[in-house]
Amino acid sequence: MDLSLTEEQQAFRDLARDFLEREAVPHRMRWDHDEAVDLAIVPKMAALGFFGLTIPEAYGGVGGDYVTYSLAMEELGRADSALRGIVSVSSGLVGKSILDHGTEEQKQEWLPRLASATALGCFGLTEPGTGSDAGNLTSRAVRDGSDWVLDGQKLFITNGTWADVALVFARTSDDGPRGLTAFLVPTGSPGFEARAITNKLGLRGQATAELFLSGVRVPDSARLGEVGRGFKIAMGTLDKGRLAVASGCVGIVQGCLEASVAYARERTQFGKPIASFQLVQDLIAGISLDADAARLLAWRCADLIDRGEPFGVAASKAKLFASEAAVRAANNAIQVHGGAGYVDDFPVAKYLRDARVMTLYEGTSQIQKLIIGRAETGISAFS
Ligand code: TGC
Ligand code: FAD
Repeated sequence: MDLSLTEEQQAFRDLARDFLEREAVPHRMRWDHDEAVDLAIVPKMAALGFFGLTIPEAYGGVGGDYVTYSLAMEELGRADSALRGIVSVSSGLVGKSILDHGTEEQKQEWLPRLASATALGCFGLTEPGTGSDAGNLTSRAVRDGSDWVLDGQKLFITNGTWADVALVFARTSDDGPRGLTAFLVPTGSPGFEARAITNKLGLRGQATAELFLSGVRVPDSARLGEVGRGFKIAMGTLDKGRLAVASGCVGIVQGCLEASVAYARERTQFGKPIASFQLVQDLIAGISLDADAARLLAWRCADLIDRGEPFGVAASKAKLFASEAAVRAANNAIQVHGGAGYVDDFPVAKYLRDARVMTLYEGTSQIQKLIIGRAETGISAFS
């Protein structure tokens, strides 16, 4: 693995940081308090290429490599994880699924819109009764002539109330994970309803929703991939999604490091900057180490994707380590800040609240451990 970044990769990272420092960092606390990102930032992010990174130029994207994608997700996580989720769900989970499994018509219909963020997507896998055990979900799609009719409920869906298209996984036969099929459902379809979930611990600027599908009718041309292949589509897409979460977490750890160093150099106690105390340096050294280790795991995974190598277990390792590191780093960053870290005058309390979900979504830490354990032992804990 070559650890040096190309000039293009560095240039995109610098451009992204500069943009987010101007357009996101000054507003993130207000968005958090208002429980809504100002969506006026979305077209500006699209103009810079954030939404097109995973989409080829032929479909309106910028067709970047996955190391660049990882850098972009890191910068978004450092600035505001709510923004990272908007991009990585819409163009990553949804756009990438369409790119990898869609018909030419589906690609032409949705990818240019997702790449330009003139449409947003959401990814509907989790249900009230099935989170980790996604292969057992119960939403149904029944064939009716040349259409499908969908009924069911989805829970905790990022972008749910903002999305124009929902990638919905529904049961088309009673064959466990092999009985699921994926559908691209326009959210304006009759019978489709999204209800906002509010008062979250973190990611408060990001829309999270419950989806209700009641007799939603879509043509067979809205089916993504083959009948019965929905679970494989979801799992393959989530492997790349886990890289995005891991990279966003690297950004949280990096943000915690920068905030802690700045505060520790400035704040004096006992007549000295608190940065001169060895126990404070211990906290900062731990955050610094976590930033490096998490970043290397994320880059290793991105590099495997770029080289066309298997990367699923590397994605689980990066996601597991980086998400746990983000919680640890944010917690220690608050410790460095003392009482000041407990209020929103500094970014560290928000980092902790935002970090907390990272060990839960896109597969909990326990699920990542079991995926890694299965790869090491050859024995599945799930069957
Ligand atoms: P298993 O029963 O063994 O396999 C069923 C079929 O699926 C295939 N498969 C894969 N295919 C491609 N890529 C992968 N990574 C695959 N993993 C499994 C498998 O080959 C088999 O195919 P076939 O041909 O034999 O029929 O299923 P499993 O044991 O692998 O799955 C169990 C488990 C627990 C790993 C899986 O259910 C899982 O990952 N659960 C976690 C669910 C999850 O991650 N949900 C995330 C929802 S999205 C979200 O949280 C977005 S957050 C927003 C944001 O990121 O900002
Ligand atoms: P459960 O699966 O009920 O797990 C509860 C606990 O049991 C966890 O600690 C888990 O690790 C443990 N556990 C479960 N099974 C095992 C096992 N076999 N061995 C050991 N421990 C186990 N989903 C989407 O589809 N799309 C989205 O866009 C999306 N966005 C989200 C946004 C937010 C803010 C949140 C909070 C969630 C989002 N999710 C989304 C859902 C998320 O993916 C699930 O919450 C997650 O997969 C866990 O499922 P669960 O909440 O049902 O927990």
